[in-house]
Amino acid sequence: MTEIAYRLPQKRTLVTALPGPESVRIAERRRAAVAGGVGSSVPVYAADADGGVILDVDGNSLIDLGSGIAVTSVGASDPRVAAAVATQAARFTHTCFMVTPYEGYVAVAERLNALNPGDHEKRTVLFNSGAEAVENAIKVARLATGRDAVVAFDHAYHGRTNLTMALTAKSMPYKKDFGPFAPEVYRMPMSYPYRDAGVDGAAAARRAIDQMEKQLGADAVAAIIIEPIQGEGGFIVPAPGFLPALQEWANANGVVFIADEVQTGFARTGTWFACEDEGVAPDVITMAKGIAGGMPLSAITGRADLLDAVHPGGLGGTYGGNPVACAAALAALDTMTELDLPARARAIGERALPRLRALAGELDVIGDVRGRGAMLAIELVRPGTSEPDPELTKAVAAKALAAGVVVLTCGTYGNVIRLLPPLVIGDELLDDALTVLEAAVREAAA
Ligand code: PLZ
Repeated sequence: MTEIAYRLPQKRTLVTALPGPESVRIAERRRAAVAGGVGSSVPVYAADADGGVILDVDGNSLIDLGSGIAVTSVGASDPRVAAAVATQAARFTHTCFMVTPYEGYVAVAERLNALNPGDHEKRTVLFNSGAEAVENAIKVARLATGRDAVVAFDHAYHGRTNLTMALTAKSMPYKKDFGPFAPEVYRMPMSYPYRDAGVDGAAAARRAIDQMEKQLGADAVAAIIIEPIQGEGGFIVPAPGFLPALQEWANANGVVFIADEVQTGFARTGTWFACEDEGVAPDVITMAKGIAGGMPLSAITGRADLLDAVHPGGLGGTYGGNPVACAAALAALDTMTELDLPARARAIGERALPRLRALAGELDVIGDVRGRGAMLAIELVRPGTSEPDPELTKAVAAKALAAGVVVLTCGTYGNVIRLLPPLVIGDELLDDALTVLEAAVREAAA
């Protein structure tokens, strides 16, 4: 594999307790300036970031196992992305693609059409956020089918706008008191092998399909939207066969099958898109996060007949496909290809999974170890049971942070530690982070 030249030393170094004094000063200003409804996973303020490290404002070098929630797969300051952004910003930062179009948008669409699975003809539209991509995938599906109902799943996360809140499963903190929500959204049971013992992929799909047929009627359903591996809901990997069976049913019944690959996309799970693992080629894929090296950009790519069904002017937005974000995306895609990030993601999984499994063998607070490529998780439970332990999970994340490793939690029950390192993280740094995490789980469980 190509050697990566890092700008910052790839080392974990603590020079203060966390948060350090400068982070504390900024946090005080924040309390008086930033709305209280915005949370942050860690109380440490970033000054610089490169490869697998985040340097904070006090000079601490932290290992990043979160990538800003699966965004900075190419690193937070990939030189190719930084140069492309600077060059494009010096030319024009914005004209609005709906007013005076530019080539970069077209080039991103061409790249995404070529990269997305399935040999059908494809079209792409660009937006700003994951939620906006999801909203637009549903708009297209409803228009193209003339149907209203949209099916999402237990544990799903699709965003925080009104329609995507309706699609998201978890009330606190995403939905509570923010309703009423968009209508015609229906929730079906997910395949969750750890909590669903004995229900294989085919049986789980049958269960969901039966409910759709009985409760909605196939001909009322515009779209099924599903994350191929659920992200915020707990890194839930459905049992093999679940996704293909849903897709087959959708195809047979004129239902648009949408894979929300906002978190799983762009090499994260060891293939360009997670649905490729089981040979699933969705009608529409939603993408964001890893797409543009940290610049805000999202996309939907899908069957040409669906996307071209929309009347001219029906899709868009002032900033959608911003030229600086498009330049960043083209550069990030070049980096992903040159560094073969799908292979790196697989290598990260192969390096980390055996250690996580060994830890699970040693400690009965780890109920499950799962994930694919560089999207990995441990689910924490009360000893010897499958009862979720969110307090222990918080304690593990806090101990890891205190030792200089940023890890994120997730899960419907708040009891999952998730690993989403930048795909450019080096082996030594990853090993060090895993050692810290192992110690954090052991200490928190003791
Ligand atoms: N679909 C599958 O994972 C974003 C959000 C965290 P936006 N996930 C992280 C939070 O607390 O807000 C996400 C996702 C999937 C859609 C989205 C939404 O993407 O870019 O945050 O709108």
